[in-house]
Amino acid sequence: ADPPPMTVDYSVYLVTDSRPAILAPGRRLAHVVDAALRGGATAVQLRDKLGSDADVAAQARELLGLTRARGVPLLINDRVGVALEVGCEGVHLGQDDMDVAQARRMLGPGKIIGVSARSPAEAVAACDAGADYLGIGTVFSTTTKTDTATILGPAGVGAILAALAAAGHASVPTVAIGGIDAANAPAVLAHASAPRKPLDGLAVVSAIVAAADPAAAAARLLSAVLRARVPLVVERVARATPVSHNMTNLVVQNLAANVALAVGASPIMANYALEAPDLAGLGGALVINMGTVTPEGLDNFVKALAAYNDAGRPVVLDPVGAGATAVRRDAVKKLLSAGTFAVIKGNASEMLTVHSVITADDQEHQRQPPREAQRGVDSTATLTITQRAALARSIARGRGRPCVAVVTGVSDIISDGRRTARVDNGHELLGAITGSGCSLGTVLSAAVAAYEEDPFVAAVAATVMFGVAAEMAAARSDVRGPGTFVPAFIDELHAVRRATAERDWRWLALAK
Ligand code: 3NM
Ligand code: MG
Repeated sequence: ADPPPMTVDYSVYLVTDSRPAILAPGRRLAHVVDAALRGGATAVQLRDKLGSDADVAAQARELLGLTRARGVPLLINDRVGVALEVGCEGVHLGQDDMDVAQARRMLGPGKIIGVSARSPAEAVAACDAGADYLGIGTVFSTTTKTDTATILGPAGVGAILAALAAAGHASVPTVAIGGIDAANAPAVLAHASAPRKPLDGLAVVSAIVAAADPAAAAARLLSAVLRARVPLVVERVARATPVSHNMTNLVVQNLAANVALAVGASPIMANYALEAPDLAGLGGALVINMGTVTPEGLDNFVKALAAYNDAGRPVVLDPVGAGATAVRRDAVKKLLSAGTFAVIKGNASEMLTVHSVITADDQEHQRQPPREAQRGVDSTATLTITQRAALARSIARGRGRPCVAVVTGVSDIISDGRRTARVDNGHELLGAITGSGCSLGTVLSAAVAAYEEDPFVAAVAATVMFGVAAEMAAARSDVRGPGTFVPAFIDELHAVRRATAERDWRWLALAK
């Protein structure tokens, strides 16, 4: 098969429909698509069964302006000639449309060709023919498409996924389609996944196009898809036992090492940079925790960062107390200019310092400061969720060196600059013990090391797992306060991992 034409995130795949029954009269499709992209739609298909080719081409050109601005692919349903003419990223073909081979000849190897599949046989045949992804449906009955055949239900989708895995097509991305919305999405994602072939996303028409608030609708769907990936990351960490190399302060070493072991990672607490090149060769990740800064320590951080960057292995920065002293602010500055971080994690006050360091020597940021973030500089306690999301997004995009930014708090905000998620799990007892924030840094390192294909998803999963385990621990009758919480928390992190291995994901019902 041809290599996939581009890396596409199929998580939330918006399929358009401009008929008045779906797109409320008076609304423009472009506005809806723009809002959906803002909310988190990751792919768009222009589907218009009624318009002329010229109309569809004009609409495609307008949408292409929006999707290109966000790095999201635009595909066109059925009309290969229009796709060719407007130069969009590809096409989606139904079973009655042009066959894949002919579309490929017309479009060339660089374009995406998706195919609708209603049965295991159709799915396997489409992959054999070279489809780049499959739309599997119809999952639930829908009024959007009137000629739907069988209603598969989530289990029917699961059977198709199993057939694909058995036929050696496990790597072909799949989305489910038909009657899906935020309410039934968790069930589709949980029950429509074969063990080794999870869905890559959900395709929807009415759940976004007919929604009162398309941005919010897209965000809800993205949350559901991300949440469903948490067990994959948890499982991967346990299977891969990634090395988590921590350069951290003395106070948290023991807790962080125990937390790493509980989630299935392999902790190494080593502050001497000369060891870093060898340790980076073990295929894990590094945590640089600024909890104790000394000139010698900072020098070790910089050298270890270079070693991990050279080895292409991820580094997590935990800028502990970044704004507290001039020394720490300078340390942040030195570290940010010394190399690349996969993840930067801190509370709102620490992250505001990180942000101010980035903006101080970044012309691009000076021209476009995130107003929401700056307004809150003096009183971090008053940063709203929206302001913290803006802060995370801005750090994630910063310095021409993108990273995943995690702003911790009662709600944790995670952003890669393009996608932003909010995790509401956790417990106040985490704030009553030492090293909880630092040990989240350790879990983040294990997750990004084990789930390299998407550090954003890895960070969301680490944060959810951490917060859920804290809630489960705090709810235990043997936990009476901070002292009894610590061992219970380690137990529950381990329990989440064990439950995941047994595919008993009831704990995931707690994920918020
Ligand atoms: N294809 P809604 S179902 C475009 O089964 C389309 O292949 C389907 O719309 C298939 O999300 C469908 O509003 C319509 O139910 C999906
Ligand atoms: Mg068709």
